[in-house]
Amino acid sequence: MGNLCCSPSQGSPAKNFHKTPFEGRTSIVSDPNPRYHPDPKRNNVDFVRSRVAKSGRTRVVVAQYSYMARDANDVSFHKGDRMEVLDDSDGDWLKVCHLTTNIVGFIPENYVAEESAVQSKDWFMENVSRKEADKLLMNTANSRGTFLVRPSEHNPEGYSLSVKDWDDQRGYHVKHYKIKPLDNGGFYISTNNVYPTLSALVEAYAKNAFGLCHVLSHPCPKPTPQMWDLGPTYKDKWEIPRDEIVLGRILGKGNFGEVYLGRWKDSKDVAVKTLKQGTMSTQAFLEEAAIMKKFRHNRLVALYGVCSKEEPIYIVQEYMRLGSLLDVLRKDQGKTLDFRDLIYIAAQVASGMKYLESKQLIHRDLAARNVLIGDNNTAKISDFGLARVMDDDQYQLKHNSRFPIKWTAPEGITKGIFSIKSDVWSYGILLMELFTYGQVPYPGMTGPEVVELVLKGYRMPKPNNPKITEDIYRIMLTCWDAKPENRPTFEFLTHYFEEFDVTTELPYKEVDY
Ligand code: ACK
Repeated sequence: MGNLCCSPSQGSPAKNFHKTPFEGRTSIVSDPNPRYHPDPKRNNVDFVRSRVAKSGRTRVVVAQYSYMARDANDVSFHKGDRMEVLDDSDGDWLKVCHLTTNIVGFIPENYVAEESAVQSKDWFMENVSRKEADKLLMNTANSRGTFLVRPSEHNPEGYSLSVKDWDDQRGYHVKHYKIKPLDNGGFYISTNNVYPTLSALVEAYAKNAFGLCHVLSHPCPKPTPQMWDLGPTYKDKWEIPRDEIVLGRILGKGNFGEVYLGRWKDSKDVAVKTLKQGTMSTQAFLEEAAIMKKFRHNRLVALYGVCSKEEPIYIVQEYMRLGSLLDVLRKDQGKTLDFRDLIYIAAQVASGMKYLESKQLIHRDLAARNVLIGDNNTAKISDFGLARVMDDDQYQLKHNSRFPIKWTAPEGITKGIFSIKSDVWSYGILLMELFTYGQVPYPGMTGPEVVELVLKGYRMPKPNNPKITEDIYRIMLTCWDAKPENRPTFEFLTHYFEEFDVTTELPYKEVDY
């Protein structure tokens, strides 16, 4: 928890916070902002306010979610609480003064929105794609008319309105409407009804459907945002004291050692990968882990930090409750995944890979076993970048039996050439695993047989399974083009699966009047 910035008479702390407001009073140790150092007045809000006022930058944010402080430097808050921003120089953590408790400290930036901005509205979701909007609205807890507004994926100035609907034929489904901007300000769905702001538009359609499938009833609950650090203490460093982590049950065995369910500071579940001694050079691993920590995308498993002072090294990651996609597909949960879910997972993996593609990072071991599944079929890529720091020869020698021949592109096998295009090949294999509910690729064939046949031009045939449509099979074949340059980009693949309309199996179209 952060520091109290005003005398108690200026405002009393909220009752439900677990720590007292005086805890950690003098203990801000990693304030990254030299403006407030080493001045002892740095946590005096009036002093800070006067500086902000001079610069004319008073900024108040409103909490979109509740948050419980995790260490000495952060501030607890409840949804709806208002906070004044004192320092926004760190991207992920804002230094604020809580306007009710008067506590100064850090808060996660993506838990709040500017008071006057549309982002603070319950119904507005900034980073939600059409597919994600479908997924969120289709949650059984949401009734007909539940809605959200999101930036349009096609029109940078426009927005989309997604509404849950029901009819006899299709049951529950989601309709998407374009909200178009006017040149001189204002928005409309139908030219008959033009509104000065998005809020005015939403208010109007909440009273009258005006031709929409249903009147707007409830804003769709927003999913809790991703956190990239365990707490503000770890925003600039990633060495985690080993005694802050208690290991629990084994989740499984990875390429590099066992994976455990862990508990950080008795407050947060984490996955702990232990690094088998001698698997790779500690220094090479740490250098790579430092890069990995910088890669952030909601479709990549977050790396929180490492415990590297003693062996075995721990890699501390975001915990994904359902484990690997391969396990999920093969177990009972797999049977509950319908075509829509499979397309959603394909889109999420492509989206994570599109991010790696944009950063020119090669995964080298993309497969269903390296995709993890969380609640609501959230899929995230894991072990990205780890393969890259492996010494190639060692990897083949020590893990010969695990070398992912069936996932590796021909140029990787014959020439040891790995590129984002060889990841595209692996993605095609992953699609086959996905749509066959975890079948081993090239069933009944050994690795060497696969290599021989694939080099001669053999490709897995389309299984006799209606889930793999002709169109999806064609996509797999393009991923397995012998010439890497002919394979699609992950940008294209993301677009393809994001836009895939499961009801018509045709490219998706937004509803216009
Ligand atoms: O299918 P699983 O239970 O999910 O077995 C594998 C095993 O460890 C080896 O990779 C599990 N695992 C790996 N990373 C995580 C994570 N971040 N969250 C949850 N489970 C994980 C994986």
